[in-house]
Amino acid sequence: GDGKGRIDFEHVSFSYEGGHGESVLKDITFSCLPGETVGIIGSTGSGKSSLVGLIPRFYDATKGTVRVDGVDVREVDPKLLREKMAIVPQKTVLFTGTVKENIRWGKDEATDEEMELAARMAQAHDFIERTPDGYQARVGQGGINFSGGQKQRLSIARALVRKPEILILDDSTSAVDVATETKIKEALREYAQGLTCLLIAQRITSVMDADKIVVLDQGELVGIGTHESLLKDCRVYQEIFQS
Ligand code: DGT
Repeated sequence: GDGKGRIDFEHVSFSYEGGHGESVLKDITFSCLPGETVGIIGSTGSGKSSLVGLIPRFYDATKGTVRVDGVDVREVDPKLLREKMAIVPQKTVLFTGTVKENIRWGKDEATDEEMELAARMAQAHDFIERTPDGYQARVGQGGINFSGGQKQRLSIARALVRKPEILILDDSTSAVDVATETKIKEALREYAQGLTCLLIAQRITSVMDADKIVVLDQGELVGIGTHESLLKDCRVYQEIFQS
């Protein structure tokens, strides 16, 4: 990589408009260095999705600053900002059309080779090839029905075909088995070097090999470090590990 894809959270607090002033994020400070994989873990409602939503400016921080490549995101046109990143939302959004159209969505100039490489990294190529029409198979509308995990892998392929500097996976492998998830992470390491990756997850296995893990609890950052260090020092992380 060329050192792009740095993210800094500096004393970031956030509350939703009309959210009765309740702070969803409280004084969050941490950095993702270019090329790092950073896991984000915490119980439901702890603020994980809200946190990553500040990076593409789905929302803006109420206090503090979010920087991408050193620049305050509030000084960047959201459209330009979002060109650097790909976000796989919690709920996959596939449309009626072919598998190929779904993967290339938002990046129509992608070649077949680029599309196939993205599908291979997302561990989607093999199951696509096994369907009778392959990449021309139709998604939805009584056509081939894909499983939840397969739809997540198609969504990840769609994100990767855009060759982002920053990849945000919001619980995007929850329906993917651990072995396949591991293969996706290995493929990212091999082919997408320099990619900064934020990985929101519910299960520890999804984040335990990340460069660092951010632990959220009721909007507060209660731990940051490697799996080993958090197991030693972070009570909330220990509790998630034991659950
Ligand atoms: P998850 O996805 O269930 O694992 O939960 P997190 O950790 O991603 O949490 P998040 O960021 O979805 O929610 C944090 C808090 O913010 C929670 O109390 C619900 C609230 N919240 C989330 N989205 C909205 C919204 O669009 N409007 C308002 N007013 N509150 C929201």
